[in-house]
Amino acid sequence: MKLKLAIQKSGRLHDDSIKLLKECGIDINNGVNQLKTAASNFPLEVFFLRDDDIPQYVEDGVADIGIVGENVVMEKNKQVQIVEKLGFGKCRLSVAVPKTMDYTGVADLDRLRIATSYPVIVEQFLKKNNITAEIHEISGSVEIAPGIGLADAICDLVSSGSTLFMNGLKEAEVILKSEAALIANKGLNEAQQQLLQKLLFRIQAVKKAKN
Ligand code: PRT
Ligand code: ZN
Repeated sequence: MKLKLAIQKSGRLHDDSIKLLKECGIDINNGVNQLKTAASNFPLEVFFLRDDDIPQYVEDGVADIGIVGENVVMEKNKQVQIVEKLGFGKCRLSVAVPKTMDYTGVADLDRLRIATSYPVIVEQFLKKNNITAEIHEISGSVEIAPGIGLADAICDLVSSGSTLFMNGLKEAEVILKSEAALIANKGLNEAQQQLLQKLLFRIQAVKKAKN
């Protein structure tokens, strides 16, 4: 029996996910364009997927566990368990407004058009704050939306803040702080749980060694 792990195929979390496995003493050969591979020295099979698909695969049990940003876990709203935060892929999901706007607080977002790739999280945030705003879901290049007249504000991931700056925007509200997390299917059997514990033990040792 092998534990099935889903990680990002390419993108910001890919390299650090592979690196973490390596630091855990798990050898996998990840050739380019490979969709799955097996570890040579641990009962682990690794699937390479788009990050957006990982929560669904883990909920369905196609993968037993996965590595994905907490932001994606929240947005997809799937029935998965967050097992451990992994300390990489750190960012925040923030609302940003044009830097010329005189922003004083959430109430200023009322009636605005907000462009985002995170409609579910933004909707929850607006509801919680009693704000009525129009959410425009777009899948990429969210930061240019205000500049081309598509929206008044945006909600997107921020790390250094330079993308906001370059697009004449400023951070107004931090909705969520996020990092990569290990997630697991909620119905793992005894054998799968034991393998997960073994992996988790190694991950925690790696994290400890870094502190
Ligand atoms: O192809 P696939 O769907 O798998 O990848 P993707 O394009 O959806 O995601 P990817 O690889 O861009 O990001 C994967 C995950 O990395 C995200 O879900 C976050 O959990 C995490 N992460 C950490 C980030 C950032 N930091 C980040 N800065 N994801 C995206 N960004 C983008 C942000 O969207 C914005 O456009 O970087 C820009 C802002 O960066 P700064 O430094 O200018 O503020
Ligand atoms: Zn994605």
